[in-house]
Amino acid sequence: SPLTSATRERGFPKGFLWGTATSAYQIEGAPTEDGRGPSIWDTFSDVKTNTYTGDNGDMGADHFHRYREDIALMQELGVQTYQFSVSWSRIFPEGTGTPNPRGWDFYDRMLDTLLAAGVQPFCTLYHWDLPQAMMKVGGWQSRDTAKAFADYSAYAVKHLSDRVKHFITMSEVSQFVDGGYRYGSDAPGLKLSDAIVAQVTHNVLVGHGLAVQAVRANARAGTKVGIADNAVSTCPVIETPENIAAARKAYREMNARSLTPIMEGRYSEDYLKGLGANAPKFTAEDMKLISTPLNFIGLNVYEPTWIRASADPGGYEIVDMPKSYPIMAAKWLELGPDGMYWSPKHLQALWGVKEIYITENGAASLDVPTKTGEVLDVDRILFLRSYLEQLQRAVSEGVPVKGYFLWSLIDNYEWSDGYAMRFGITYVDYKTMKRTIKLSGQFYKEVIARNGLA
Ligand code: PNW
Repeated sequence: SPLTSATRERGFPKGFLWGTATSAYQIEGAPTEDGRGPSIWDTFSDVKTNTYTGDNGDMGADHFHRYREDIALMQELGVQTYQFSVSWSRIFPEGTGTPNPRGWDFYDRMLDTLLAAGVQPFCTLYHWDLPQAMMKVGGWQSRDTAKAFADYSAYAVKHLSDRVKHFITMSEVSQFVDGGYRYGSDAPGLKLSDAIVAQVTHNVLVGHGLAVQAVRANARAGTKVGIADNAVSTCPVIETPENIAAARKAYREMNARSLTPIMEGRYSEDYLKGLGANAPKFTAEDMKLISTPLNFIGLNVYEPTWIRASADPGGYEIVDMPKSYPIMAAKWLELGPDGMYWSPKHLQALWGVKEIYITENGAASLDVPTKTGEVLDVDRILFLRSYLEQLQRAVSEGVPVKGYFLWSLIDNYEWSDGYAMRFGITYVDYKTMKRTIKLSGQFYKEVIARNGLA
């Protein structure tokens, strides 16, 4: 083993889970195969102007047909766990009602192969691809969708629980709500008022709570359930006690739409005051449902939000990014490894969370293959190494992060940014669908092999 005493302090705890993540619409392709119904992403990406060069998920990375190859990649990398999502409209083509008998065929084949390869599955029930049929009630504008989501979740868990021990109800509440219902940049492409968006957010949280209960009611003993949240990663710009306290306060307030109500069972006064007349309608029962205790919290860690203490005592302020701030190939993805330390640190300090996973972390690079076909994505390695150093710092201080899922195993359909934006540690040649592990994949393989950094 290359691990020597000089490098031991760069290690991770024994049993730390190293993984990769993907989502159904982004990789599967096969949009009508085996009776899959349309999702809002099929409809949205049908409108050419909605996405980069009109790209849609019809092919994805053709994972539906190449899952064996992709699992072989995981074996080559040595990953121990894999986070995938189920396409709701494969199982219920109409969103509700009669399930499609062939809907599970692909997931059954995939899971059998995965388990035979010794890779442990984490299953996300909802990663943005709502069945189009749910738009008859306005999608997440209606509580009927929350109810339908719980029914689908119950059915899914009954089917999967013999093989899947970890369920994630949904991925990135605020991201899909804002993209889909506020800005119209993601499916279903709506631009609605603040009041409706606040109600949509609430309905989604209710859907999460109902799904947690559906998992608990239908899973085998020992099954764990959580959520994957794109929490705002508030980082003290200089690590003084005042700035750290400010960043912690900001974490609670800036995550008022998902983490805070999930952990505390109520919306914060500041959140409701900020919304005023646009505040959502809710009952005490809703808040109990939303805060149904979870077994773990998943954090997606990408860009940081820099915070310092403000002049008024106990206050905080955001330190804006200067124009020269370093970004990755995706313009929104500002470099900020500190978030990988502070987000789980705040989560533990504020709410005593005992089991945390990093459910996504990764970066886009321009990834131009060399003449010999190598992809030398040194920028992605720089990104990953700097974030993993901060994760190591967190776990070495006892922050209970139990695993890490790199986004993503393979290049895939990056939503409205299409296929041009590549997040994989494996390159996909979209003409031939050939997979090639990038230099960053070799880096990650080395991290996993030594359970730590060099
Ligand atoms: C996440 N932002 O999306 C999603 O869960 C993935 O499906 C996606 O492929 C991945 O991260 C990379 O983008 C995000 O603008 C999209 O801050 C945008 C943002 C964050 C996350």
